[in-house]
Amino acid sequence: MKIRSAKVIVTCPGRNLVTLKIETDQGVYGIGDATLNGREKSVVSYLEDHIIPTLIGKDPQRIEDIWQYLYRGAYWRRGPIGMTAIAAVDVALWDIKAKLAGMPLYQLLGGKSREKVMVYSHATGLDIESCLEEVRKHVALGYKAVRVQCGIPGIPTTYGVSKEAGKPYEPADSALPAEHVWSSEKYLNHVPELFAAVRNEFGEDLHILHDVHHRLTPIQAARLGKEVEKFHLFWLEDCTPVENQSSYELIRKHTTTPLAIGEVFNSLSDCQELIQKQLIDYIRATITHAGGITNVRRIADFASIYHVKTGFHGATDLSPICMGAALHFDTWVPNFGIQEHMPHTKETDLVFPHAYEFKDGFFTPGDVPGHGVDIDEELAAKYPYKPAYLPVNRLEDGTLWNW
Ligand code: CS2
Ligand code: MG
Repeated sequence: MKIRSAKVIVTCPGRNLVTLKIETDQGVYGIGDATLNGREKSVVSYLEDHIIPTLIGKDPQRIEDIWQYLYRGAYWRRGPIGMTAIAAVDVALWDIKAKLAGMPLYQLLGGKSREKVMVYSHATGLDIESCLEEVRKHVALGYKAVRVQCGIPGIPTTYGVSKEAGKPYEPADSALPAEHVWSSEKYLNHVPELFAAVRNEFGEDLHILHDVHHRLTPIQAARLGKEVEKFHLFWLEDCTPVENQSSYELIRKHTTTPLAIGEVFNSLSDCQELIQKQLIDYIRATITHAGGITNVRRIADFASIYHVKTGFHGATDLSPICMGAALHFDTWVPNFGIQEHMPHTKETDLVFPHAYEFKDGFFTPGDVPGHGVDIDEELAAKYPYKPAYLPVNRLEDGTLWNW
């Protein structure tokens, strides 16, 4: 069996999504997500110029060997662009293998470890009251876990919060990066009130999550974690940037609030120290940005030794293919924690017909052979690429800030 052809499909049925389609000489094909928000075209080039020519003629069943060939053979290891491209190949090949086996992907991985996958949704509001209104809507839809984010008095817009009340929040929505103002002090003084209000209205049963988007220093993160312990967050996410992994030792010393990190990671090396020293509770590295199922499986297995659970990134800048593959993985992985879910636009769901289903706060991946997500290429062609970037943050004095 041989790979006959491979192509990249870029579509924007809501946001830019990049898909790799690999076709075999026996008619079976597989698809993988290659979307890297704001750097989509770099991955397109990496695939078209450097990977696809090397794939033609290879046996698509040799997933591990192809992974090693692309990872080690490139000489330049790791990094988001290369690892996203490798992930797209890897997921497409797992899709092919599962289709050949006539099995849903979770069966190939080792079968079900659970019946259904708990997800968390996003509730955002310009202030606490409008965020509570959004939490009510999500609870009514059956979600058992909700990430809460709200605007901060004195800071007009902040990343992670939708611009208009009732509108879904989109991580990248301007043709050039928007500039946001950030004040850690104002945020630290305000955000505990949000958690208090959510606990007060919804009691202890609702899982509350929160994303800091890398905007605090370690000592500020330690303060926040300590102050909000009584609200029993499911997790506090990305409280600092983490190029220096041992900075989490300081945060950990001060708080029992569970910590999650990893949506920007693409390899085990990016989180090895965090995991090994038990400085985090959840690892958020996801299939599309961390080298595919083959690599994320290595990260999850390593994490399981240190009591770290998975909590994969699942924002709308990951395509339904990523969601489908993640749900199969989540169904299997023994140390599953939770899965992020942001609903895609209706147009996106039509471009990517899928077998996964939501019911009462949980997803199931479906039982069709493969990862259960397809692409309607004709429809995809109706939504051409549109530049869209994440915002940058500046402190009130104009300093460009971390995140
Ligand atoms: C966020 C994302 O889902 C999350 O937790 O941090 O919105 C993230 O900022 C984007 O996916 C980045 O592209
Ligand atoms: Mg995040």
